[in-house]
Amino acid sequence: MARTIPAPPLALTHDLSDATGSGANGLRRDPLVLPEDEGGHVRMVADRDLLDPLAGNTPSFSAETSPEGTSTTSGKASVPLFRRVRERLPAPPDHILAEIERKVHAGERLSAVDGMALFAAPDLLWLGRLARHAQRRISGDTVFFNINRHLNLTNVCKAKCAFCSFRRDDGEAGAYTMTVAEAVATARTTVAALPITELHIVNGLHPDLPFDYYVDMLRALSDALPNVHLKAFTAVEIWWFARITGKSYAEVLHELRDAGLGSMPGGGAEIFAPAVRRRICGYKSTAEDWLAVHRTAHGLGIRTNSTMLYGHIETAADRIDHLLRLRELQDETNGFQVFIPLRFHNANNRMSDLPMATPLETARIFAISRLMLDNIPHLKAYWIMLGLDTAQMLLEFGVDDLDGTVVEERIYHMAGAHTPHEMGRNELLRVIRDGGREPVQRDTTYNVMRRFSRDDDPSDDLPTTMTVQAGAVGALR
Ligand code: V47
Repeated sequence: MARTIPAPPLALTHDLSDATGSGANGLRRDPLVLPEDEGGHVRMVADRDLLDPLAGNTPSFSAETSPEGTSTTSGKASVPLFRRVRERLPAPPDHILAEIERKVHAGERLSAVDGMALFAAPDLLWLGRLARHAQRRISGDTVFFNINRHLNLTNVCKAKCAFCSFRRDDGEAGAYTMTVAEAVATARTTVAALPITELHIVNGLHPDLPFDYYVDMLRALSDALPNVHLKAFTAVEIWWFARITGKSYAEVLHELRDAGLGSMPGGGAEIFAPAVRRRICGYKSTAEDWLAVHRTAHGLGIRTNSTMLYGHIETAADRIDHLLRLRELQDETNGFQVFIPLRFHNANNRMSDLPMATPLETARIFAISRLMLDNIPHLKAYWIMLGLDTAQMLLEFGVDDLDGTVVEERIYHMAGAHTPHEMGRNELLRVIRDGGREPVQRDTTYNVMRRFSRDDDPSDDLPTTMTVQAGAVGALR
């Protein structure tokens, strides 16, 4: 038996009239036939229509899958569960690239075919200059950062995303769920030591916590810290709350907003292309659900962020498809404030066989994102996952936001990130200025809180001595 999954365009056609296939957004998608048992991964492909998150019939990966993510079918050599698609996109001719350059300078929108051509453009520095040009028009020499704290209320999660190193089953070693009192105490401790303006709250899909837990949590946090913006819950969590309560997205969001929700982070988007999404996070909401939640939030005046998880099994066509779906929604609502490409980290998850995206690949993805998403104002390099060196380099590839002096990050550190958990503000200023740019401290919704001119070296550096006790929930020494 065989299944068909979409494959990347086999050849980038240079005749634009020939480049419209039957796939979404005009991308050509030739079917690739995989034998049912190839690489063991087909067992992991669950037809989403057969899944009911509430019935607990999530696909099981454990029976024939080692922790390292290799198939251990008896008597056979182990085979990687996930493989990167090796794409060989032919370099586009110069006149195609010249036309793209003309469009960018004229402020004209790039097409899907343009985007595909950029993935094959041979001169990465040229691409960087184009992206910087597009970014300069939006935010000039400004580079934003904020001062925030990440808070993950629980790592217990029903979704078994193949890329996730953070999740645990309830009762498993390392599983935790914070009480409202613990979360408030943690947030208070942070605020006493650091002038954070934002709590970034992202959690697992806990099978048993009632929706009231989240409402009570937001109310308690906003009562305790009225000046701290609560950026909380990915669209997948909102989808989950709607599932467990039977409420509409609008009803869920209304209740959360009344309790203190200020805006929403961009997580859970992963890759929209259904064939990849089913394989890496088949239990999660579909792309359509993710987009519908953001559409609803925007309709209620709630600003949101957007992301894309890259550097795993997705193709260039999948990335372009993802960007264009975000662009289409933004045309409709104008509610996204920033796009954040998230580089897949490969430690301690079922996709550990995959190599991670290199800095040059990362630079290309950031630059193309800046150029394709002409209607999303900001592009964020989340330094805590990329490393500060790469994040700084990305300032030359369209980035105008370095996120912040994040305190205690778990999701990427459990997946292998080695960056420090927090960074003093003066270090961030140094990195931004070194690129000839002007650091600006922002709040969550990009209001300017403080501009730091060349000579403005604050003597009141934020503490860099705060350390996080490994494994302790929210404990700060
Ligand atoms: O949706 C999980 C990603 C996201 C891994 O809105 C991984 O400002 C790489 O939403 N390797 C959650 N990525 C984080 C998130 C976020 C982060 C930073 C800023 C903002 C914002 C939002 O983390 C998930 C998933 O895409 N993720 N595991 C991993 N192994």
